[in-house]
Amino acid sequence: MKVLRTFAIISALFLAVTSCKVEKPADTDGHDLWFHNLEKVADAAPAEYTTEAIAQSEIDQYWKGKAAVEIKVLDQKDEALGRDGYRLVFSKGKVAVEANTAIGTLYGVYGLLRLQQTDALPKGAKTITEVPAFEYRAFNHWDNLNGSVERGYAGQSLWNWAELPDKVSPVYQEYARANASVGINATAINNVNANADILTTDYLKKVKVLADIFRPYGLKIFLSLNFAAPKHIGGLDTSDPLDPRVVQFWKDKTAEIYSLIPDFGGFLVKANSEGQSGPQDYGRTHADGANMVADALAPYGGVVFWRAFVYDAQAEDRAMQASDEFVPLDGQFRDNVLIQVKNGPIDFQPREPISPLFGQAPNTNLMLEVQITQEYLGHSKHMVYLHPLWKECLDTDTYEFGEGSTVAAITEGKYRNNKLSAISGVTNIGNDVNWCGHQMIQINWYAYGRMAWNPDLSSDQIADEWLRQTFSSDPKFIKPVKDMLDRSREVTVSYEMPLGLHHIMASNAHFGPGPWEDSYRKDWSPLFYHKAGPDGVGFDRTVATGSGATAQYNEPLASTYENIDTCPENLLLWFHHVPWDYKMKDGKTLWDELCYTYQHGIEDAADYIKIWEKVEPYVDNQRYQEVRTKLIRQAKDAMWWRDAVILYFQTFSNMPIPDDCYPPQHTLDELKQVGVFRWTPGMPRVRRPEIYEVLPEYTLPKYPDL
Ligand code: GCW
Repeated sequence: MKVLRTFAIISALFLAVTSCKVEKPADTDGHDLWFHNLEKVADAAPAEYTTEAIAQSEIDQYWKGKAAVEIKVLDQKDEALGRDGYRLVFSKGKVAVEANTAIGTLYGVYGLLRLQQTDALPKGAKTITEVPAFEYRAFNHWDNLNGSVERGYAGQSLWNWAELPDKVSPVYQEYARANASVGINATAINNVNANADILTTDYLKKVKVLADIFRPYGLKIFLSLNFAAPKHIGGLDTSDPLDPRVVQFWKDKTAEIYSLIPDFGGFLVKANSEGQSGPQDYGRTHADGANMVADALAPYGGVVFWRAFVYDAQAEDRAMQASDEFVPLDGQFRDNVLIQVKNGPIDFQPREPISPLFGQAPNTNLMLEVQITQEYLGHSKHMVYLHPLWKECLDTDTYEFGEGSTVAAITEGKYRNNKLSAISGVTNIGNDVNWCGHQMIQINWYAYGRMAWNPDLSSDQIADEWLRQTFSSDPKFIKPVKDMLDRSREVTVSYEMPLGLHHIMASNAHFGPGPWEDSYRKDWSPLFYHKAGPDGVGFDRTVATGSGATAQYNEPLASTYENIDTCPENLLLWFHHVPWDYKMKDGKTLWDELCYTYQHGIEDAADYIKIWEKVEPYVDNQRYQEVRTKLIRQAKDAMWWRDAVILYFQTFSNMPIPDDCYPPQHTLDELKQVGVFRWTPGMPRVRRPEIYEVLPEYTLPKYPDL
């Protein structure tokens, strides 16, 4: 009897223990993005390919609630909701999704499903109103017509130009749906280093097919234009924006585009930058060029995103050039032109101050451009959650209109009469089965859309939403992984370019360190940016002794940056040339601070592996293994960065690496050889296949077996 009872207790215990164990999720390749945990409750394909039918079918297929969902385009328009906003009205037994337009209701439907998926549905009666901050929430694809993607690390372009217009990949619709689900409503589908052929009739017919697929999802097509198109494809001998034949060429081309794509968004333009043609080729200004294109678009409601990313090798300080060129043009651009400004004054570095231009052109429609693809932050090999980087920029105060005139407020148009507003992000998407090349950096696509809709959302909230929809809602998973994501941008700054260091990566590939590199162009040379020597390191941008870039900021930013004592330490070497033995706020010398910051960066990167291993039960095996492999690589790359930068700087500082930091595993000479093996994205691999990715070997002190 006793034996039997003991047996019963033991088996009950056994059952209790095994049922507590989480069930391992089924393998997935990650193609279903943040829809992963959305369970189908019914099969209900849309009756027709319209926004209304899609909205209804998303609810029919995925709404699990007992309350009936009613989707309603308001007869009586509500001005507060604008074109894209929506209201979710929760009452007893019913949820109404209301908007002024069909697309507004589709956003509402995705908003409702997001609340369902993130366990955030209100318990009782409640009205939730959502209105996007920016009118255009745009993607920029740097996709070439030959299928390669400039600075793309997730395979080839999504657009199969050879097969279009006849053959249509199902991926195009999946892409549009994913964008709509986070509110992205505009996409420039070709590289800003533009091939004029995209504007030929043959290509436009292909583009039209994409536009037709994107339309019900509210996604407008933009094209990057080559400013020399009148010469390349128009049979003209000039592309001078003031030449009447050129003006006519753009009018005709624009008319042709709208005849095929009536809701065409407009043009994205990179002009007189990095070898691209532009109005300055003809002695004209950016305003002359932008306005000419804008005039062609205006009758159809199209807009121009004209980029401010300009610099030339002659200037003393590249960081000042966008402002130098564009501030004098303030007030000269047409109403349907937006000047697209990168977040920082140089180029998407792991940390930059804001571009001063945001605070200097009160009479210009300014928009922010961020980079979602990780050109300088480890490509799709490193897990870096970028929202904190973007948010840092949006939240920075320009002080242009007094306190509170943040980059977000400026670009949202709060201080302009013209309510046109936009934001853009250079995508990290390719034809890789998981879209982004790394499961975890899909979060950057998601976060970009959420931020473009609502710049006030915190990084933490967005990460939380994404993890619940994409992986698991279990707090034992969410907490550690979210912490890791939230810290990841800072960790990458620490192991790549801390304390305001910038542009010290290996040239061409922009992957891995290259602080010793010189270039035939000084403004592409790491030596130019860190200026390390026996006297110290850093770029002096003060008015007192340097380039004077601090003066491009409004007060009190200008003096804060100018004065070494008030300059934030995370931007110290951006604005100041600092002696190696300079005392930092924590009492350490600059040299020691550098060594310890890198050390923390590499330890944190290695810790990711441990954190990930702990959450293994909550992740399907396929994604678990893929991410783990990448995290190991990332930790090793972090060590490579540290060794290269510190050993190189040590040749000037002549100071020892503190004993409690890991010793380097390679000599400087060895690491300089690694540079030989770099390759440039977009460079056909066949040309030099033998050099494709040969990186230094590393042993992780905490994980010697990996
Ligand atoms: O970041 C740099 C890149 C170029 C890019 C350029 C730009 C599309 O290295 O590859 O070209 O910026 O933003 O135009």
